[in-house]
Amino acid sequence: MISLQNKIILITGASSGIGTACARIFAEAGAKLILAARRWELLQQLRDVLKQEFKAEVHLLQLDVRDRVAVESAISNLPDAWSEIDILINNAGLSRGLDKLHEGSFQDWEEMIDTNIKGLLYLTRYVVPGMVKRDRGHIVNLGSIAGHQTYPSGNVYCATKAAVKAISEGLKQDLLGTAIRVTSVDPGMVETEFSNVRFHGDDERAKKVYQGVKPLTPEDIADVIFFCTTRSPHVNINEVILMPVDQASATLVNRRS
Ligand code: NDP
Ligand code: 8X3
Repeated sequence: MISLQNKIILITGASSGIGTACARIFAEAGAKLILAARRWELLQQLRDVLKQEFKAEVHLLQLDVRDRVAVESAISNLPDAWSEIDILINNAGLSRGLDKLHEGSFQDWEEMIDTNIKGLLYLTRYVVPGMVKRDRGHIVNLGSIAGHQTYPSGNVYCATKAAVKAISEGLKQDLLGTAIRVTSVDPGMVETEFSNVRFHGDDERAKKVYQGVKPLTPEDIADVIFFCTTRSPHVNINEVILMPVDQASATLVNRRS
């Protein structure tokens, strides 16, 4: 296992769910964290907790990953002590709506495409050249079971995660000859704010997604990401699909009640 002590790790979507869990596990391992998201207060609270619990060094970025100019400025204006990013965790993402394609909302589509595909590309485009120059680094993309299996009314969200799968594969190929690693972590059901966001704040509908099921937790995903990023430097874990024991595919879920 390689040490993450003082490694610089940029996590997008750190204000909630999987991103927050990643921040905790990497802080505990002594990494220096750049935490990015739009909700500034949540980031500040997380920074305070990480400092108190783990004495972590944390740099915050209030960032909308859909804004290419803002991403470029955030990365190019990092203070010197924070500029050599070792691990990029492209976690920011969301689903919006669960509608038949021919009835879908243009706004929902654009938000998903702009965040899950274009946002991930912008971060990658601005961070990876530094990794190439230093000949070290690791990019972890959050894909999904939805990128492997399309489910009814999942259409555009599934398409964005299929794009993430293609981007991860392409990046791995394009970085061949460097020491940089690329991993796609592709979960099934994880209980976070995900369904709440998908259903535009409808808590009751969001809760039903996990009813009678023991879903994965954000900590389960952070644990896998931690594993992938701490293997020996010659080992690249390309793709991990994980789901709850109560889930067998994107659509096949065992509900106990
Ligand atoms: P959450 O809704 O809990 O967290 C999503 C995070 O993404 C938040 O921190 C949010 O921060 C951030 N985010 C969303 N839009 C933007 C934006 N435009 N700019 C910057 N940050 C943004 O969901 P999860 O933790 O579950 O999701 C994390 C990733 O995991 C996503 O890519 C998701 O698709 C993927 N995933 C989730 C699964 C699940 O079942 N939960 C399963 C498979 C994959 P803020 O609003 O503050 O900007
Ligand atoms: C999140 C998992 O199955 O709700 O990517 O799309 S799913």
